[in-house]
Amino acid sequence: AGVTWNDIVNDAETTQDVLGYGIGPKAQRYSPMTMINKDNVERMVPAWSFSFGDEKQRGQESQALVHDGIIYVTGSYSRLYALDAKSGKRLWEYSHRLPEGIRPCCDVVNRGAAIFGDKVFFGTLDAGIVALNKKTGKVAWRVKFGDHEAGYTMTGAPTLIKDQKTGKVMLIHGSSGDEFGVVGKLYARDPETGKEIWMRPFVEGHYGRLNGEKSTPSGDPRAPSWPDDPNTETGKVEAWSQGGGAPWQSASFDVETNTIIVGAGNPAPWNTWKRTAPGGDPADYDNLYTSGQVAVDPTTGEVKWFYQHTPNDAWDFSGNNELVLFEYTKDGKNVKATAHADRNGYFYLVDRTNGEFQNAFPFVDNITWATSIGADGRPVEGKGQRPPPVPEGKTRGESIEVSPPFLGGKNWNPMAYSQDTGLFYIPANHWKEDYWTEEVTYKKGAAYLGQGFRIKRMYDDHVGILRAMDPLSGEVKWEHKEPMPLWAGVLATKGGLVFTGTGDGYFKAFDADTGEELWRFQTGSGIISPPITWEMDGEQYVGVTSGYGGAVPLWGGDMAELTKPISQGGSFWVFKIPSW
Ligand code: PQQ
Repeated sequence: AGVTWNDIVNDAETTQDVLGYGIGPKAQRYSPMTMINKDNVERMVPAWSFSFGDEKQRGQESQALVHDGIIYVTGSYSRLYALDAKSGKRLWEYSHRLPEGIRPCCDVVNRGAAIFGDKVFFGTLDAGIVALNKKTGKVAWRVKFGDHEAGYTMTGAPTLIKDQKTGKVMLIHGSSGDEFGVVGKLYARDPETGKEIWMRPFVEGHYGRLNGEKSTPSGDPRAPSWPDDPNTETGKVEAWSQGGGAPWQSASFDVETNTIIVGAGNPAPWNTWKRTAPGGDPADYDNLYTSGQVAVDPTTGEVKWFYQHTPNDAWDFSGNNELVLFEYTKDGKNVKATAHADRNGYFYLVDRTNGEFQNAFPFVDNITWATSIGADGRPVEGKGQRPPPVPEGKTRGESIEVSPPFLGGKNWNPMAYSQDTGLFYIPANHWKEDYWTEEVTYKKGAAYLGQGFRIKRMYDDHVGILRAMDPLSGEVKWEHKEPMPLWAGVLATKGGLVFTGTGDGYFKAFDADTGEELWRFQTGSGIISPPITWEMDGEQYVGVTSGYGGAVPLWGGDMAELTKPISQGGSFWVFKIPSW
């Protein structure tokens, strides 16, 4: 049978399938299943595992989907596998032919597919989207949305939404490429044909498209949040033309208010002084719509509201991390919120009906770039934490120490929200960096950073830290330390369990109330993907992709050294409680 919008919107409640990244449009990563629980999880064993095969390994970040007894899991280098969920047998495989000159910043990863009707969809590293027949793996359509040689690429999972006004189901996706100076864009497509419905750029003053025609500018067409430069053709500084803001992770969707909510990437280049008028104050140039969360109207592709976590982001914090939609009551007030654990180290609550800041707490220790988030939602910056400009006649600026480093208090790997405990389970890291400015000029296809860095250890005994946090008080209820950086997503279940994976290859289950480790299994390579669970023939299954890579081994400095001994891999593991 085909997948309907009804199936997708109910994904979090239905146990037989997993139909989208985030497990439901609210992205809570919570399952109501209880068959595997605190009392029996210690008996869990592998049911099967599947190797992606060939010489292509590196980072495996895919969250798998399950529909009609078939698992759809993506692999590194733009591959997708359809597997029999019972036996692990390969039904078909699609391996995208990648051109020379692709430029993913942070490994050849893919975070997963989307499914609707008779098709599965996923993004490719050459800045394309492919739709495949879900039964046969035959290509239904293929579109290319960006110039891969300029740095456009796609690593995130696309998502489906239904415009509550027109009744149209749309495929929503972004792009990556901020490190090469692209203008980040969000797209809506007809899932049947791949045809673009609208496109929205996330740099203020750039124009969107609607039904093939130029539509409106994002914000003010004069883009006052970016400096002017009378000596350029655009009248703006070079950075404005290459401004970043790429929504490279997946959008959430609020059905009630008919709103797409997605994180926007860092401004390009990283060097704050290239995005500030000469002699000016960065506080006067927020560089909209970067490093924040954006609400987009599905009918028109217009920006409804924007909340910026890191104005004029000097630290590559980006704003991309997942937006979890949940509701809470405080002081008698019901708030429909987004919850967001930013790379900048703060956990944010924002009113998702209007983008108004509610509260923010640190979720990692020793944040230096800011001392707090003010009542107005703007950070109070730490003194001397913006790396100073390159002095005249020098090639780099003075080095400063910053925490968190650019890889973040938490990166893309998504947290989970348990409806039972009311806690968020945040896969975080404790580390810091040396950080300095460098000169930079835009050149197509070359790194566009203007910063140098070295990531370093913060504590002797751990880097990764899984924290269970109360979203209203900011209190950490429990924490669990790991020797390696945590780069896997988290899953919470009504069985009172929290699942996640570790860099040194363990898939683990924790008691959601106490943090006690109840079960572990060694998968043979590091885990950097979000787990899933589903029900089949009256039994509960848990699945996770294994295969080490991603940004840490490439950019992690001292932490890259730490992860060197980890074997590469590429496989999908499935677990259950044995019937004996
Ligand atoms: N990807 C990872 C990863 O998969 O481990 C980590 C990061 C990315 C980052 O820390 C990034 O800053 C980042 N930035 C962009 C971007 O701004 O375009 C893209 C990506 C990506 O597509 O993987 C990452």
